[in-house]
Amino acid sequence: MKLEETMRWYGPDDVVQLSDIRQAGCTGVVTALHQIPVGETWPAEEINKRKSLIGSAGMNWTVVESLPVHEDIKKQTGKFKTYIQNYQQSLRNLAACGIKVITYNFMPILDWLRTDIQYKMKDGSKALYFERAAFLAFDLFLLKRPNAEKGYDVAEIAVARQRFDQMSDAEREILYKSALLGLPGSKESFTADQVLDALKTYEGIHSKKLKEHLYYFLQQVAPVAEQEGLRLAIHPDDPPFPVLGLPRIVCVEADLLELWHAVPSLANGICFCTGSLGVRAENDLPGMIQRMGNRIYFLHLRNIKRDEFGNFYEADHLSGDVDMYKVMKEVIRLMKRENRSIPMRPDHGHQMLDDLNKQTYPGYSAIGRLRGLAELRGLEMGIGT
Ligand code: DNO
Repeated sequence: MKLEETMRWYGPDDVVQLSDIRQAGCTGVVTALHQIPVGETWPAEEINKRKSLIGSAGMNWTVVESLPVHEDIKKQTGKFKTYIQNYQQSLRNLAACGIKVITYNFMPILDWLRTDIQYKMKDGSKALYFERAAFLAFDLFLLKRPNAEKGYDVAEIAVARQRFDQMSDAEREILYKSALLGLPGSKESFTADQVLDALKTYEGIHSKKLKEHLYYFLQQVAPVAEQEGLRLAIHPDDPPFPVLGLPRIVCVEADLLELWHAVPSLANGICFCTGSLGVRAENDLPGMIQRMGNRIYFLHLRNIKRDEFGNFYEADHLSGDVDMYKVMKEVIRLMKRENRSIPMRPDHGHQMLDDLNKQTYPGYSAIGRLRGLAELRGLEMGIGT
């Protein structure tokens, strides 16, 4: 059994084209109907249109990433019941079109978050970086979130102050823009006011409550997925810790165990993202693959390099703190044990070579991902079956 190699495609407006993905050697494409507002039902007709675009480029639409969950569902406010019904209908429509794996996340307001999306590596390529002091500086002095200082200790605030004071205007601008990047697939950023307003709506929603909302949501949608032969794959929180006072509830192995316990259906699975989970040193990734492999329906293979201050940057796929060799070994064992191929995409890649002059979605330039994919493919082949 071999991994099914895929790449993410943001749709017809993506600078990286389907033909590029094909030439990278992929058989699968991971995409979403980003044009449909979050919460609305995905019509079968639109799904089929996208599917045939991919088909005519010689590949399959293997995984949906993401079928996004409306904020009302996460908060159980407003029209959340309607949004859940819409979600169920989208699942039925996707199943009718032959798509099997659906990725989503349950991160409040924001998706992934970094402080610098143009972090210069020594070789001149650019990576995505999360710097804790800069993030605090953003929260305290740029966003000016009310009561933000209550969430941090005095020493940390002093470091953030110093860091902020030393930043040039251009650096502050990069920080501001990086932290307020819009949702994946959107070219529009958040404004500070939008985020501050949205944060107010999460008052009183702590991690226990958010977990209850996630379990409720899954109790409603997992039976539909099961009936339709679909697999739901939750993406872990990125970064895997609370940000801006918002709870993050899919960060460590224990969170996942709770999730399987709350909704035992095997339709309830994970998009195993080594880059997100790897930021928490206590996550034993190869061990997690051994223990919960039967719920891994999609793999994001990415590496990160942590330091003792809580910072991390996205390293080359085969270097960094994630032991990719051991991860791959476990993945190969899992596929053999269960006699199934798992879709995988090289998650993110450095902006490098010709791509340094192109405007692509942060993390999703072609050449860096191509490098990552080629390395991972070689690793898989080298380990053998
Ligand atoms: C980042 C991605 C995430 C992921 C969503 C899944 O590059 O891995 O944005 O697609 O969180 O819902």
